[in-house]
Formats: sequence, C-alpha cells, structure tokens
Amino acid sequence: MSSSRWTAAVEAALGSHPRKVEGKISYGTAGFRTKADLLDHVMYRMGLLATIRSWAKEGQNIGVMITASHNPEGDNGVKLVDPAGEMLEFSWEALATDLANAADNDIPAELEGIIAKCGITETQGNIIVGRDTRKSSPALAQAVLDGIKAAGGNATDIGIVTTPQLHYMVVATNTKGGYGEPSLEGYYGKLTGAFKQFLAGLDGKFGNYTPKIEFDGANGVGAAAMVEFAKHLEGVLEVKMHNSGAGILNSGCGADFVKVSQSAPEGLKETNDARCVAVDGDADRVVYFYQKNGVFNLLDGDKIATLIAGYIGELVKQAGLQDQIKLGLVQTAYANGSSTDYIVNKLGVPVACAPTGVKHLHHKALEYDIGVYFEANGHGTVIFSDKAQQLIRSTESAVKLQQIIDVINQTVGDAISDMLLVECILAARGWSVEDWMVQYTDLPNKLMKASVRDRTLITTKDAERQVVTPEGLQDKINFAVAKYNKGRSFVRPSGTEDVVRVYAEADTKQAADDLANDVVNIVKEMLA
Ligand code: NG1
Ligand code: ZN
Repeated sequence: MSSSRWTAAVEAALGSHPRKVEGKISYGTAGFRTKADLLDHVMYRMGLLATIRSWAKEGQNIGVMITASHNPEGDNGVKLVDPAGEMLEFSWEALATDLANAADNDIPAELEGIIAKCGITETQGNIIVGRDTRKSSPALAQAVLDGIKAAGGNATDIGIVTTPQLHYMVVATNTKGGYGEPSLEGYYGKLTGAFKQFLAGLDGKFGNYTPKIEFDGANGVGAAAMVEFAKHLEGVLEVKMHNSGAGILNSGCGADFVKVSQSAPEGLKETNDARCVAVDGDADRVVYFYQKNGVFNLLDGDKIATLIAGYIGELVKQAGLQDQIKLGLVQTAYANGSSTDYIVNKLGVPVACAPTGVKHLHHKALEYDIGVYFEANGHGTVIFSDKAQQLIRSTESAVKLQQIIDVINQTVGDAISDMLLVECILAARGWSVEDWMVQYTDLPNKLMKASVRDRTLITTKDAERQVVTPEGLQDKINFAVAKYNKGRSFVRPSGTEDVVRVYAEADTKQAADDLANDVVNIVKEMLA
C-alpha cells in the first residue's frame, strides 16, 4: 500500500462503518465490551488494528474474538489475541482505545501514528476471527472482516467458537502444529485423547468417583462445544446437557450466575448430589456445584485451583522433580481466605496475589516452572515452562504429568479443558464431589456492586487489596471490617461494567452480607 494506503479504509468507514456514537470506550480487562449496537465502528477499526498487529509480529496470526462472555445477550465485545495465544500486549491497549475513539477522518493518521511509533514494517497480515453465539455477533464479525480486508489482511473466519478455541487456533497455527493440529478437530482430539489416556491409566480404580456430570452450557457456545466433546468422550464420561441454547444466553444460568447468586441454575435445581458443571457464555470460566438435602454447595475457581495445585504438587514429588520444578498458585484478592490458608498451610504450595484479570495472573504465573492460576469466578489454567515440560517429558515416572499437560489448554482459561482436568484428578483421587468439597470450608462471602458517579476516582494498590484514593476510604473500610470476626473487605472499580465492586467475607453468612452492605454504603457516601 502507498502512503495514502488508508484512503479506502476511511471511505469504507464513512460509508459502511461510521462512528455514530459519542462517548469514550476503553479497552479494559477483557477488551471492548458494551451494548452491541454501539460497537460496529469499533469492530471495523479492530479489524484494521489486528492487521497492523500482525505486521508488527512478522505476519504471525493474530486472533480477534467477538464476545461479551458472561454479560447479557444484548451486550457484545471484542478482544485481540497475540501470536502465542496470550492477551493483547498491554501497551497496545491504549493504542486500541485511541483508534476506537478517533473521528472517522482521523483513522489514517491514527494508523500511521501507531506504525511510526512501533517501527512497524508492512507485510502480509494474518488474522483469525471467531465469535460467540450472540445474535449481534455475525454482523459485528463482518465489520471486523471488512476492516481486515480494507487493510489488505488475510482473514480466516472460524465462525462460532469458544474463546479458548480461538486462542488454541492462533497458537496451533503460528507454531505450525507444534502446540497441536491447527483445527477444531485437532483441539478436541488433543484434549480428549489425553483425558482418555489418563483415565485408562487408572485401571477402573475410581473409588467414590463416578464418570458422569450434569452440564450447564449457559445457553451459549460452551454448550455447542460440549456436544462435540461428548462425542469424543462417549463411553468414558457421560454428559447430561442443560441450557444448551434454547433459552436466553447467561440468563438464570451459566458460571457467573451460579457463582454470584450462589444458587443452582435453571434446569438444575433438582439434581441432588449429582456433580454439576457450569460454564460461562464464551466457555472460558467454569464452576462446579452440587446439592445435598436441598443445600446448594459451590466449588468455585478457588476450589478448582487448590485441587489442581495440590495434585500437581504431589505428582511432581512422586516423580522426584520437586527440587527442579517450582510450583506456585496465583490468585486474586477475590480468593476465599480459607482457600489460601489451605493451600499454603496444608498443601505447602506457595501463593501469589495478582490484580483482577487473567492477563495479570498469567503474567505472575510465568514466575513459576508450573504456574496454576485461577480467579475465584473459575477463570484460569495451568502453564508449564519449557524447562518443566522438558523435564516432565523426559522423566519416565512422570507419566501422569505428561498426560495432564495435554489435557490442559495452556493458552488461556478454558472451561471445558479445566473441567476435564478436574475430572482426571477426582478420578485419580477416587473422590466424589463431596469428598472434594470437604477439603476445606469456604468463609461465607458476598460480592456486591455499588453504582457511583465516577468509579475511576477509586485507585488501589497491593494487588487491589488497599484503596489509595479517595483518601480516607481505606480507613473507613478498616473500621467496618474490624467489627466482624474474620472480616475482610476490599473495593475496586470494575473493568467491564460501570460499577464499583465490593467484596466481603466473614465468619457467618449474615456477617459477610452485613459487612458488604456497610462497605457499599461507605463507597456510595464517599463517591456520591
Ligand atoms: P471486572 O468487571 O473488572 O470485575 C470481571 C471479573 C474478572 C474478569 C473480567 C473479565 C470478578 C469480580 N471480576 O471483571 O475476574 O473475569 O470480568 O471477564 O469476577
Ligand atoms: Zn468468559
């Protein structure tokens, strides 16, 4: 393209994808996310940006995922995926924000500015585009494709996929199959193949474990993916499907509903002690639950993380690799205090705390040879350093670890891959869901939202556990917390909604609820 290489792009933007909305939009914790009808021009511009990002990475494939995850059906969003399957590099978030908010006529200048600033040379851009099942997603995907086309990029539209499938496709394509066959069939085959091998190695010695689950697909793409998984798992794991797509996406169902409401989703309220699994709208989060004598029991990201870290720690020791492989768990401030206590003091696995958002956890987890990271909401995975992988693959007595590596989608949290890993561990331990539950008891907790005039007035430090501004807010929170036994509370501005999130835990449910309410009132008063 010549120096006027963007003229056509601007013309197209003005013609088919003009910016029609006022108000600033920002690339947040999970990309751009808002009401679907505000996003057309943003999508078009992200098509342009993804192409330039690919140029900056010597033509490697960049991913573009269209989804608003656990948000309501009427929302949508877009996030870019870097060549190794990780989230878009932090410094590009601001570039994405500037481009999304520029006037149509300023698009060429914005793009040339990025190219000059980052010293990018034009080459063939390659982009893989995926989308969730939202009604708005096909048109928004088309806007992304139009942007890619205007920038001369080569787009591969893989249609409806889970977010982790898109990440997998990006890495598998860029590594030319090194990470796995670059196709969805390759994805299903890799994960289920390793899962079946692992279970076969247990010789049917399952103890209290039963290979049967009830699955809540949130009426989204996770349900479609699970149907494919189930075909590969026939005879090994029985999956009973619920919320498969006939109902409204994320409405009264899905991992976020189950975690936040601490209750069973639509269609699974009468499942008794069955082991139930819920994923979110783009299938990168997972939680487990069951009901016993009418009482709901949640096994969230903390329970999953501690199960995984504890088991992997044991396998590392069994293989005699504990002096060479450093294992650690990364959590956020939302992790239940009991989970941290259990994993550090009972299982002897070190824990680090990172700010909210998997990209922060991922970054921190890279400090370990095996880094397990999970948000309490069920978003997480396990990553193995090259050194750890080589050691494990060359150690004969590390067969289970070798198999487990291939069950895990290391690129990003993958609800169904995480679920398969949990199933492996429960089977190996011979545990029922209740055996797993009783390993430690969660402190009662409550997550609330406070609407304020300007949530960005709140700034935090110490991985979001302490408020810096407004001055005096932390003192008031401390004062409230001191009134409750085992009380803990913190607040932070959400990165995906216009609210302040308030978390509280204490020794009883009533106390946790009261503390959360106290802190919501404090926040509202100070930021009125
Ligand atoms: P925000 O809205 O910034 O709290 C939420 C989740 C994050 C993460 C992102 C991205 C909580 C408390 N927050 O972020 O953990 O998953 O959405 O989807 O669950
Ligand atoms: Zn999600």
